[in-house]
Amino acid sequence: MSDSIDHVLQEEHLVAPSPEFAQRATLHAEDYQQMYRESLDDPEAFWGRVAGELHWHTPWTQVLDWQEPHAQWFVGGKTNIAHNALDRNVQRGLGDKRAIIWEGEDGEIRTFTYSQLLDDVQRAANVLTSLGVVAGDRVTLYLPMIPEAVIAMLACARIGAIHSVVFGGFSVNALADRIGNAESKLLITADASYRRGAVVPLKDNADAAAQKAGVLEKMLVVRRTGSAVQMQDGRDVWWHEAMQDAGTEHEAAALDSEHPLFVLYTSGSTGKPKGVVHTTGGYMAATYLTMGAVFDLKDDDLFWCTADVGWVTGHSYIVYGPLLNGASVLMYEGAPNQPDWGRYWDMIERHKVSILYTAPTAIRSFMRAGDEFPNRFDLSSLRLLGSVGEPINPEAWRWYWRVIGGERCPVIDTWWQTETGSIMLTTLPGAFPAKPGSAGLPMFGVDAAIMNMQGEELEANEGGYLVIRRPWPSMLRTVYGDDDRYRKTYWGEIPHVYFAGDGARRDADGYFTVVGRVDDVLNVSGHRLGTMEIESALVSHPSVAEAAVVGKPDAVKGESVVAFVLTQSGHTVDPAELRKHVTREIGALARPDAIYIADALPKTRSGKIMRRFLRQVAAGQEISGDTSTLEDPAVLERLAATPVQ
Ligand code: 6R9
Repeated sequence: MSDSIDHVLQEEHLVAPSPEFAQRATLHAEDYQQMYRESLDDPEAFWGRVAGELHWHTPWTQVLDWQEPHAQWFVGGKTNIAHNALDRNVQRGLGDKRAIIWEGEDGEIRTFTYSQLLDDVQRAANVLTSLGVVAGDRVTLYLPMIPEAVIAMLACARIGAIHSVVFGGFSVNALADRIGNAESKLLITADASYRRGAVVPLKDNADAAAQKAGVLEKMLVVRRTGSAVQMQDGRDVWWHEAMQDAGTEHEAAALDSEHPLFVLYTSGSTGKPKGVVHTTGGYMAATYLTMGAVFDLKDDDLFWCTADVGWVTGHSYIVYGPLLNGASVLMYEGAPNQPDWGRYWDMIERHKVSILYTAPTAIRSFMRAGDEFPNRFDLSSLRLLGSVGEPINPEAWRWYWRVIGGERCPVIDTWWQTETGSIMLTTLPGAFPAKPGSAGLPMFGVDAAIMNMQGEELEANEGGYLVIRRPWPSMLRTVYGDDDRYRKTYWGEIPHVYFAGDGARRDADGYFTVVGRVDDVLNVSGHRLGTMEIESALVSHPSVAEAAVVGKPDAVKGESVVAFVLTQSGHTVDPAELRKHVTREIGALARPDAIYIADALPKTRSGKIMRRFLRQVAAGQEISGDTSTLEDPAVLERLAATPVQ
């Protein structure tokens, strides 16, 4: 009974694409059904055809070799993703097409055609080689959102160096950990970056991280702000000087399909962030396919993904997916509210952006800032809107659709992860009506299901765990340096399936609604943070004896960080100092919004912290659930009476 009511409620909320959009769309419902079926019935044929549209130096002999939990795609094939993103497009006549239109926060604009981008990437590849970087070496990037970030990524890919991009908002310690874990030889950074008008000293951070990590041999420094920096003799090289001296001829290396393309660190429920490893051929095929199909990409589109290249969304849908398709992308350096909340809409009008891909947290900030900002601008160039990073609440969905899309542009909600490499669940915009709040159907080749922990598939509308039942081309291959962690985290929780770490349900039409993480991972403004990670940052402060971190629902950020800390005896804890400490240890994105200085934490008799109760305290809710397993249930009342700082 309740299921069918639920179903009816969802039906009422269907939003069909406009007839104009549907008519021009490349893929319709029948195409999806036929392609989806083939992708599961005959993955070899399906993926062979997709990958076959790209250039391979040597053809593969086998599409998939699956030895659970290890997959190899396009076995024996040799290719180069940078060659496919650049040379191939120049060769097919797109040399003069704009690849990147970049806008700085200060309004500066730089444009790169495919030929120009190829030139720069070839030069940069020669620079890397001259610095002693060879295939298989790790190169860490710690850069602002400037074209050099894309050039550096593609230059690494061109020679087979494995890039590890670290978000520019991470602290010295977080950067040092990532450089150390990857044992990077080279760090590419900039003098500084602009953020909300302020200058962030990247090079100073890089110097401190280099010293901590101890493994770097060289540092390449891009000049962005002109800030004074210390260049270390024998180690540091200016990017612009090296680029000037470098030749523009460079042959892309023929790399094994399973050659690692990049490592990208992401938070998990335990321990330090893990280095998610993606390889070449499969990642290339899946980002190429999803970019074209999900965004219904046309030759004249201008695509704007507002993510930072430091996150997977930037990797797959600023760099690889769009460029593999020969698309034009807009790239923006700065904050969405610089100089005010009209910045995005102004840019869309001026550049005539046709597809916008952004995050629910940004949409909610825009909603809060008010309709007057978007209403001031002509947004008629837009034809499609996308969302990624966290569940989008129906209210934000509708605002995005109505105010930004003028009820004309489909809104697609795309679920995927650093680990999945490319979009896994979404509603193809010209094929199906959207259900606000629900990501939708599985992408080609994605065998998604809802299960319980025993691996039993659940009924429609039953809440459970989101799993993927078979390998897909852009799936992570391992955790850098820790294959055991890979096996346990992803293929060891629920027998024989990939466990995403998300709770979800599927309705009778097959639409998936992803509710959020079921592990100790927070999603703050679309950024993944492990509660353990923040707890270890807190307890590394001399005044903190113990800490527990939980998320609290937040109208704009999705979740905010709430910390419960116990003071080391004989010390006092200053909340402002603790916030600074977490910023130093991880970065401002992990800074607690609320701090409770407590005298005890709710623990079971065996000493396990019951975070469930802490979440209730943080949210200001009545305590509900069985408190009898607690060592001292009175702790909860005292906590609820503790002032929030
Ligand atoms: C691409 C990206 C992954 C986690 C994921 C889930 C959440 C992402 C979502 C979504 C609901 C969506 N998530 N997209 N939840 N609906 N459309 O964000 O990668 O940073 O690794 O985060 O984000 O919880 O597990 P990543």
